[in-house]
Amino acid sequence: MNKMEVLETDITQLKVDAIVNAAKNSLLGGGGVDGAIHAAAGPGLLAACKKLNGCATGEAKITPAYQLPAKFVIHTVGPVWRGGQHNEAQLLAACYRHSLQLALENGLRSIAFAAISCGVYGYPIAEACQIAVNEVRSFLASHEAIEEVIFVSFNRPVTQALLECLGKPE
Ligand code: AR6
Repeated sequence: MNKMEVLETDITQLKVDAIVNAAKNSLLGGGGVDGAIHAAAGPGLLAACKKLNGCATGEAKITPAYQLPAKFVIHTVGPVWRGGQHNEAQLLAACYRHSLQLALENGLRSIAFAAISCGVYGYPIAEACQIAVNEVRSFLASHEAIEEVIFVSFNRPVTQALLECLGKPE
């Protein structure tokens, strides 16, 4: 059964067990998808994030989702693209792996990822999408409990790259 899909939509609208935010190390909010998630979730989310003491790049932390339709927000911090020789690929893969691990530990079954590092952090889109799909695919192969993983895109290039990685080019 194929548990992975691509949706071109605003991640804040999704009613899943967890949405995954592309956060920054402080976890204190920012622009892009992070700003959209905080705006839609309301001030409770920032208050919860303040208690987490930040998050290292490649790691993930979980909070409730407050006013969002999702139940939880998993905050992960992707690498800033610095040319590819600074462990970026390993760190980006770790974001997906650690987010899924957190979902599993919390008994969550459906999870929607933003395209981590694909905006302000400048990761080349085709490479980032390949890492995302590879990491999720290999995690799902060994963890039955996760039932649905949605890759959320907010623009055509990311949608097309994800569909190609999943073997469903438009
Ligand atoms: N729903 C889904 N995807 C979105 C949405 C949305 N509402 N808004 C933007 N995207 P970015 P990064 C897409 O820059 O590169 C923040 O300021 C967007 O089109 O949000 O990991 C943080 O605080 C892009 O494809 O995250 C950090 O400082 C993807 O989300 C920094 O940006 C990620 O873009 C993190 O940079």
